[in-house]
This record gives sequence, C-alpha cells and structure tokens, in this order.
Amino acid sequence: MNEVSDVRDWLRASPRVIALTGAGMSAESGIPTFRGLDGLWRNYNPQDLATPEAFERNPTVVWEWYDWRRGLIAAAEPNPGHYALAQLEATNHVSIISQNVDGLHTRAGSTHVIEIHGSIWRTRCTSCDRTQSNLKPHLTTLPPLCEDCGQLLRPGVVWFGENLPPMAWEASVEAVSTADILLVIGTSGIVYPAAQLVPIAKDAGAKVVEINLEATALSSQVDATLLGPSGQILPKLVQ
Ligand code: BJW
Ligand code: ZN
Repeated sequence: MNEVSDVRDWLRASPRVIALTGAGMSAESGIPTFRGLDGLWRNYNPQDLATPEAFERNPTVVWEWYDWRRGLIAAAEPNPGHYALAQLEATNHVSIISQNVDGLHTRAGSTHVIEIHGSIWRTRCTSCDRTQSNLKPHLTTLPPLCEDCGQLLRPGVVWFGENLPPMAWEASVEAVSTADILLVIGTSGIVYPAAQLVPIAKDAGAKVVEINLEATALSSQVDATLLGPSGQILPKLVQ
C-alpha cells in the first residue's frame, strides 16, 4: 500500500482540512524541538523556564531564553512543509491549529492559524494585561517593562499550568469537530489539552493522519501514520 497516495486521495475527498502542528513542523527550519535528541528540554529544565513560577523567581533568566529563541526564529525561514500547507488553501478549506509560537505558518502564507500556545512575538504586561506585538529579533532591555504602567512584561506564550486562551481553544474544538480530515504534524502528543483535539476529531467523525519521524503517544488513535520529515511528506501530499 502506498500510504502517501492513499492520504492524497483522502485529502481530495476532504473539503475541510485541519492541521494540528507541533515543534517537528519547524525542525527543518532549524528551530529545535522540545523533546527530541537535540530538543530544548535536553539542555534546559522546563520547570526553570516555562512555568509562571519560574518567571516569578527569575524573570531575567526566562527572558534571556525567550530572547535567544526569538533570534533563532527571526533568522529562520518557513520550510517546504509550511509552504505545502499554505498551498493546500488553493483546493481545500484549511485551518491550522499550531502549538508553535514561531509564526512560521503565517510567514508561509497560511491565512487561518490558531496559535493555542500563544506567540513568541507578543508581550503581555503582568500588571495591566496590555498585549503588544513586538517583532524585533532581540529586545533592547531584559526584562522588558510596560510602556503604560512600568511593570514587568512577560512573553505572550502559554506555560505549564496555565490555561490556553479560551477563544483559541474554543475555536480549535469547533474546527476539529467539523473537520473531514485532521493532519497531526510533528508533535509528540503528550501535552494537554492540545493532544485532546485528536480524540475530539475522531469522535466527531474525522479521519486522522499523523506525520512524524516516529510513532507517538497518539499513533494508536490515528487512521494512518506517515513516517518521515514533514518538510518532505507534506509537499508530496499537496502535489
Ligand atoms: C518531526 C520532525 C520532522 C521532529 N518532521 N516530525 C500532570 C501534571 C501536571 C500538569 C499536567 C499533567 N497532565 C496534564 C497536565 C497539564 C500540562 C501537560 O500537558 N503536561 C504534560 C507534559 C504531562 N498542560 C498544561 O499545563 C497546559 N495547560 C493546562 O492544562 O491548563 C489547565 C491547567 C491549569 C492549572 C493546572 C493544570 C492544568 C499548558 C501547556 C502549555 C505548553 N507550553 C509549551 C511552551 C510554550 C511556549 C514556548 O514555546 O516556550 O508548549 S511546552 C512545549 O510542549 C510547547 C509545545 O507547544 C508543547 C508541545 O510540544 P511538541 O510541539 O509536541 O514538541 P515535542 O518536542 O514534544 O515533539 C516534537 C515531535 O516532532 C516529535 O514527535 C518528533 O518525533 C517530531 N519531529 N522533527 C516531522 N522534521
Ligand atoms: Zn502594563
């Protein structure tokens, strides 16, 4: 069985496509994943960097890590996988639910992108909640302070133990509930509630296809797994 050509046929018969993407989607752009061999969590402890408690303890250390990642991402380009998903909009109704904070889907031209873990390009005031877009690769002073109230700004991302932005989460549940096919791309599927979108889609009748270098926590729930780099598989699916 040629699974790539089978999934290509499924896509042709699926007007509404949802893609749930994770760090593996951007790996071929040179952005490290979290849990892979050279993943961010191999060198850094998430408890020290990606929790509200870590930020309260040491905002400068957390900001230095995010500022380093901003520099990496600013220097990166979308890869053929990002462009293939953007190109799919020519033939299908496509929404992307991304756990990534890098903004590369939008840079590749995708127009319906829900960022469920926020964006590294936004800051939010810890006091007055003012949210701002800041596209500079590096911030001038760390930690940055709010121009309105002078209090500490934080990265506009979702840390462990924090709720996802309610509107983004509701839109995601709605999207997978009405999907014909869900593509689950480059995610280990162990972070919740993002991973919950897979059973929600399945229960609502969507076909689920996983694209990953290896089997994941979600593999037993999907209709097909395409093993390989998403930057190579997605262009073949969209051809
Ligand atoms: C390729 C490839 C290529 C490589 N091609 N593939 C038990 C205890 C405590 C908490 C919990 C618990 N159970 C559940 C929770 C809640 C917690 C959670 O899920 N924890 C688990 C880890 C156990 N979740 C939360 O806290 C969430 N909030 C929440 O639940 O609110 C309610 C609540 C409130 C109060 C208390 C408790 C609950 C929020 C989760 C936020 C996650 N945040 C991060 C950081 C975002 C900002 C940032 O970027 O800095 O999000 S953590 C990190 O993980 C990041 C990612 O978006 C997320 C998912 O990772 P992802 O994308 O899957 O990456 P990897 O590295 O894991 O996988 C990469 C994959 O790609 C691999 O499979 C590779 O094989 C593959 N790959 N190259 C294709 N070329
Ligand atoms: Zn403020």
